[in-house]
Amino acid sequence: MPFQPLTQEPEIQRRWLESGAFRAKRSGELLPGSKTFYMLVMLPYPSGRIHMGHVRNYTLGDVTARFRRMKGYEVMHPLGWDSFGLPAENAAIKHGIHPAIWTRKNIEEMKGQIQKMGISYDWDREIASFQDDYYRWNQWLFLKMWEAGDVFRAMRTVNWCEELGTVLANEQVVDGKDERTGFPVVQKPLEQYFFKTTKYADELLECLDGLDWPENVKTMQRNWIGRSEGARLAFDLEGGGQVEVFTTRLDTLFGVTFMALSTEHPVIEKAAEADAALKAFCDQVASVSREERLTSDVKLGHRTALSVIHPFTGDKVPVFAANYVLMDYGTGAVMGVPAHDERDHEFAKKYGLPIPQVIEAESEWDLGTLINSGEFTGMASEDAVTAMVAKLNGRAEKTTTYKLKDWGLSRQRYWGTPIPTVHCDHCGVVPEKAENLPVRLPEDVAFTGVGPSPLTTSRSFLDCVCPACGKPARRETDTMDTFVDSSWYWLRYLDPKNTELPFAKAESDAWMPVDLYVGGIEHATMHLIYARFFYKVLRDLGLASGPEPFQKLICQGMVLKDGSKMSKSKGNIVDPDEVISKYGADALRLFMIFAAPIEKEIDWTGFEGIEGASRFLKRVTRMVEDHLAMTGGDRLLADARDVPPGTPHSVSGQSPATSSVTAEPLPAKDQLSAEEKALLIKLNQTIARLTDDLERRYQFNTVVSGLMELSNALGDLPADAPHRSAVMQHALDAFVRMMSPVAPHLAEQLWSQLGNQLENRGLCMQAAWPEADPAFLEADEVLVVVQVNGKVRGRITVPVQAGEEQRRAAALACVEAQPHLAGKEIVKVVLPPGGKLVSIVVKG
Ligand code: ANZ
Ligand code: ZN
Repeated sequence: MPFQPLTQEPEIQRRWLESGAFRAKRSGELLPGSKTFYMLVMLPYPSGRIHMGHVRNYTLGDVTARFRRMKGYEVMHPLGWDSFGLPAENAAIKHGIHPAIWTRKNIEEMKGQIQKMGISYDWDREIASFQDDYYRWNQWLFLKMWEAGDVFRAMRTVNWCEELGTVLANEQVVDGKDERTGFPVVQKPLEQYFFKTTKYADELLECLDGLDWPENVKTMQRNWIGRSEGARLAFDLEGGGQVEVFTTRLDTLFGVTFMALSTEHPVIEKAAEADAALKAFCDQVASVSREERLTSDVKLGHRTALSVIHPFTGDKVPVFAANYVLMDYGTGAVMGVPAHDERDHEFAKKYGLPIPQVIEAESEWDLGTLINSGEFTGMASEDAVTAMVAKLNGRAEKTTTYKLKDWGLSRQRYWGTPIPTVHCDHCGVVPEKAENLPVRLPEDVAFTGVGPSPLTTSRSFLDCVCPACGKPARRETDTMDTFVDSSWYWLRYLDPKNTELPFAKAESDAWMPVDLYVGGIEHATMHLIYARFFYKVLRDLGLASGPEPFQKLICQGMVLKDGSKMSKSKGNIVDPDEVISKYGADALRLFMIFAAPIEKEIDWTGFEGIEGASRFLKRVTRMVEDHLAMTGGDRLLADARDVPPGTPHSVSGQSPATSSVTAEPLPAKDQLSAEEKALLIKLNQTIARLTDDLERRYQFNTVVSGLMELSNALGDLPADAPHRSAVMQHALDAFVRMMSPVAPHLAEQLWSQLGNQLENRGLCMQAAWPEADPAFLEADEVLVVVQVNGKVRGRITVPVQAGEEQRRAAALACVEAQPHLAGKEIVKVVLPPGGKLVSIVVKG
């Protein structure tokens, strides 16, 4: 019966679901010593429909989950919905429906699409962050962190978008505008809640070394954390007071010709009160976002009336306000050394400041030797730093500075987790009591799209009682950054129905750390830093064990069309549903796995790739059917739908080596023909290779090419091979199992067709992954062609290790070649490299 993906795939999916084959065990059900594998994919945002990026990500995860199950692992493979955030709120404004309705509808639609892909998720563990049985635990964790001192409130300048009425992350601001809407963004001070991410800066950096992550992601995280070893040094201001700088090159102190301060530096703010031109300059700089200032090449400065005194020379050094100095890094003040710092150099040239050289370096790698530096001249840079710190006698000290910022989690929006605090006139800001959680989002709100968050107008939400004094109070209206939702979701999967705790430690101890996390490279910093931070906090709260949540990370490349990212705005989307409804899920899965190595981009060049995948699946089907027809197995064929779900391999007790189903047993090795032996060697080599690809190398595309090569070898077995039926049955049985992670529907179908003689054979997805037979891993003999005067006259087999002499002798003794050698003079015997040919030249 030909495989009809459109009718049979849903049928097979139903069988999987009914058999509970996707279900992950709870900690108490795990047998002692059982191997676990936690396969995690980045949870989707329910934007409407799934896209090819999801398909790629989730197929990669599914291949691994299915492979590990077949390898005998207990597998955790869940999915949920990252369902708070701006798009739902914007859609609510646009269509006049509540964000919850929009979100629910999208989840339903996308879940249906994902199920059509045949992804083996344990849906009993599904979570959605917009539901109060999830977000109440965000609130609970917030309170725990508040107690532990990991949350604080502070005034910070934020990117403020008046139209959206919200604070934006630096990444959302491009050219002083909101990246999505183009609304203007200004800088504004606001009281915010912060998580103390900087508390873990060192650990976040150090633990990177032990992670099996892509090097580029680790580098991005190292840069994001941005640890700098340097020194702080206080300069005296002329006329009183001090300015402290942070420098990584204290050794260049004699090269200082100016001082550059952030426009937000208190010394500048004070000076600007009496200096209108300076004030105007500061306002101009403040209108540009931090992100833009960082990337801008234009150095702008304004000379103030102030000077500082050089601590060694006593020279007066002019003080500038400058756009390239950031208030939130180091001390917000820089000692300008134009000869040895690029930015300072540019600045000094522009403002006509001297550029004296104070370091001489022999090469790029040489830190340098001091020149023109008074008593320090001639010292090596490193020694000079130590000597200067000593000489500066308390005015300077070595310190470490980080780029990593504390995580501002306040958002002035509706569609997020309400921050569980209240404002009391008597007690100040007070945390809500844990027993009053969840603080639910109110329903009596309108979405107008203008003005402040709807939370600030909901009386039912605002009015509350102070948890400390019991007097009437006002509820906090900030909601949490949605990155909070995704910073611990993988732990809730482990215990999604727990009503006492976010998750039980027994569950996290049983499954953590995640063995493989697959997702997009765009999450290399924020999400993956916040997630690591949260895990460390949870560990310190005693809720989880171990230092790191994700042992191995793979970032899959994007799916492009015509060289650019598929996106709604570009109108170049290929809808996965369209592909599935034409070719079936297996063809799409196979294409996604085969098209490129996992970390590379896939260029969608039309349907050719899918057609190719579909042809391959058809060829495999035909091969199995031809085999069954030749062995008479086809007459016994039962409809796949009638095969009972059966028992999993762990219960049936079949060992991988004996689980193949053959009518006749596989003959002993020395009974097999050379071609049969060659096929079995190819089979076992493929098993070994694919196992290594999936288990150790995480190379997926080569799994498909391996299957393709093996299918060619299967096709090459002569029809009259003496033990054809047994050998084919054995090889196809293993082939189908190896195909199962990638093309699970067809594999399931062919598996029941091949095994219809057996009762209770069970599902292919629960069968054991084949194991390579060492006896067939290496060819012990090679087939050598014997030519006489350039014509093929016979074939011989010789031991692999046979030397030239032995090959020559065997060729000359070749029975089929004898008629062409008899009575002739052997002129020479040539053995070309490769050892597959012996060429005999005769005369007479
Ligand atoms: C003098 C100097 C001489 C510097 C030299 C560098 C080279 P990283 O490595 O990124 O930590 N700096 C300090 N605070 C700053 C701020 N708030 N905004 C902009 N720049 C700031 O860079 C540290 C260096 O960046 C510091 O060392 C300081 O310039 C500058 F040949 O001091 B340096
Ligand atoms: Zn109170």
